[in-house]
Amino acid sequence: MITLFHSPRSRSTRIVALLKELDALETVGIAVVTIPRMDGSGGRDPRNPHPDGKVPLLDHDGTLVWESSAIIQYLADLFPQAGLGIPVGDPQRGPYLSWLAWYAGIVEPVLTLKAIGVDHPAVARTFRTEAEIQARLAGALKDKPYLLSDRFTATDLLLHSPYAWFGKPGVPAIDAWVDRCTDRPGARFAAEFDAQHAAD
Ligand SMILES: N[C@@H](CCC(=O)N[C@@H](CS)C(=O)NCC(=O)O)C(=O)O
Repeated sequence: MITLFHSPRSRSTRIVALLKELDALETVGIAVVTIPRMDGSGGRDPRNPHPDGKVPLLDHDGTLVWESSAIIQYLADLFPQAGLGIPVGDPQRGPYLSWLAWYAGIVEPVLTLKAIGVDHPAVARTFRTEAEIQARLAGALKDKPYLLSDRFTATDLLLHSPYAWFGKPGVPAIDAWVDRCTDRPGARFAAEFDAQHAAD
C-alpha cells in the first residue's frame, strides 16, 4: 500500500500534482493531515508518521520516503510509463538528478531565507543568490520550453513550484515556463483537490 501524507496548500501539493501526472491516483492513496501553519493555525497531526511531523511524506508498505525531491524521484521511477522521470542509462539522467538535488540543496534554502527576510553574506557565499538561481533557470530555458528538453519532466514539476507559490519572478523565460507548468492537468487537479480539502 502506498500513501501520500498531504496537507492542502503546502509543499505536498506538488506531490498531489505529480500523482495526477503519473496517473497514479488509483494506486497511491492521499491522507490529508494537519501541520502547524505560519499564522499559528493547524498543528502537528498524530496520524502523520513523518519524524518531524511535516508533509510531504510517502509511506510505501511501511517504508517512509521524505523530502519532496526524493519523493518525486521515487514516484517517477515507480511509474515509469508516464515518462516524467529519466531512466538509468539515459544521458539526461545526470542533469535530471542534478536539478532535483539542486532544488533541495540550493533553491529551497535560498528562496525560504529570502521570504523570511534573512540576508547574510554567508548565505549568498554558501548557497548563492536568488538572482543566480534565476540566471541558471533562464539559461536552461533559453532554447527549450522545459529544463531538460521539449518534454515536461519531474524536474519542471519541482523547480517551478516555488514560483507557483510565491509568484512569477518577472523574467520572461521563467514566467512563460511557470505558466506552461501551471497550465497542466496535474497542477489543475491539485488546486481543485486542495480547494475541496482545505477546510478539513
Ligand atoms: N524540504 C522539505 C520541506 C517540508 C516542509 O517544511 N513542509 C512544510 C509544509 S510546506 C511542513 O510540513 N511544515 C510543518 C512543520 O514544519 O511542522 C520538502 O520539500 O519535503
